[in-house]
Amino acid sequence: MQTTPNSNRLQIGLFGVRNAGKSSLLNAVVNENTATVSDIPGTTTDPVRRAMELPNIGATLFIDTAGIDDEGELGKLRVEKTLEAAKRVDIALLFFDENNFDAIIKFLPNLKSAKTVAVINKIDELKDKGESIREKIKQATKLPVVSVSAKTREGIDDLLKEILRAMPEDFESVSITGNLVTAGDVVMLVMPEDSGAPKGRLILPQVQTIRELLDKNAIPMCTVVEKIPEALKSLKNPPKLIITDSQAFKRVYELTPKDTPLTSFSILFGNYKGDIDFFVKSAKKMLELKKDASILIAEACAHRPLEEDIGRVKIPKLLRKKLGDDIKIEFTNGADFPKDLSPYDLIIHCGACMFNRRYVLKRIEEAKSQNIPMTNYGVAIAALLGILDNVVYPN
Ligand SMILES: Nc1nc2c(ncn2[C@@H]2O[C@H](COP(=O)(O)OP(=O)(O)O)[C@@H](O)[C@H]2O)c(=O)[nH]1
Ligand code: SF4
Ligand SMILES: [Mg+2]
Repeated sequence: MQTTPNSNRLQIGLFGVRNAGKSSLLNAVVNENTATVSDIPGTTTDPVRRAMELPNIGATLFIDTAGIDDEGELGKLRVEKTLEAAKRVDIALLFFDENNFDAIIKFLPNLKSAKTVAVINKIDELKDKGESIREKIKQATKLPVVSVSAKTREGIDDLLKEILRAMPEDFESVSITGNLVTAGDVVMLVMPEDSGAPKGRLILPQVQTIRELLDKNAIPMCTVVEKIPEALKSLKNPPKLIITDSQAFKRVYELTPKDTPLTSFSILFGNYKGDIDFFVKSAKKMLELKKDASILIAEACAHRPLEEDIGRVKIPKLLRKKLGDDIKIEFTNGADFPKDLSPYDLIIHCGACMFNRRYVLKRIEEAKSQNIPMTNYGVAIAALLGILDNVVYPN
């Protein structure tokens, strides 16, 4: 893996009416400042994403959306995708247009989880009118305002400075292993086998965990379940922590020395990409669900997630074993997360390695506001196996 995963990039969305100059401005930013790492074309309705490195800011992912005023059948779908993107971005560039001022103000609440910067584009044409629009925006919102021209490139440096200022303080401040590991610690990683192990490579959560351990000057030691006894024997002292693939939780638990803390990749990602305390509390509620409870299993990948087996087979089996055959289980993929969660008694989410933290927190917020418990695969498995109280997670 040579570039930063998209889920770890600062995500910056461009929002506004059609023809505001969103795409032109993005091109101007690219030409002026960066080498684009990749262009990720969307489907007909998906926003276009562009990964790039920005000076002083680092790895970013720009999301160029369709107009918020898009029309027709496809247009409606594009607006839906735009609203979805609005939930996920860290920073929103909202293009103010003189003729569509009210529509843009109306759209603003959709961006409440992002830091928003107001953009006045086409200042090469606006001349004196630019100042009155600026005043109007200031009066109607408290947003910082930047004036630019995608055509002449005037103001692009100011825009980048404003993006830097808007960068969330907590961006990338949460670590995967948190306070569980410090420099010099030996950490044993029990890697997935069979379906969780694509030929010739490791999946994202493992790659990111190893990278972080190396950055922390810790000593990662990778093994598979059946080699755990030998791996342990080769060490002078037991490891500081064992991190396992959730699929092997039970067997690894049995092989873990009594005083060695154990956790799973998915539990660590529950903290890194979510709210581990809420996940643990919710998993405990799961054990008390009624026999006819309704459970939603949510996978972030739209097609064939690597954990397909965990989400579709293993967890349902464990749930039925614990709660009985009458429980109802539904599945959802990708961005299709229901707005109305009231039909469910519990949500079990995947590790969300493809989502950014903000987006997962948004889903958690939706669950919390509707009083629905939500947990993730790793935490749910630990609870269903009866070992949740014996596993550790960072705080
Ligand atoms: N004069 C001027 N025209 C611009 C500027 N930015 C974009 N345009 C023009 O506005 C039109 C719409 O631009 P586009 O980037 O496709 O808008 P989008 O629909 O918001 O992505 C195009 O004809 C652009 O050439 C600008 O800063 N100044
Ligand atoms: S995003 Fe979810 S379903 Fe996709 S690979 Fe990561 S944990 Fe699995
Ligand atoms: Mg466009």
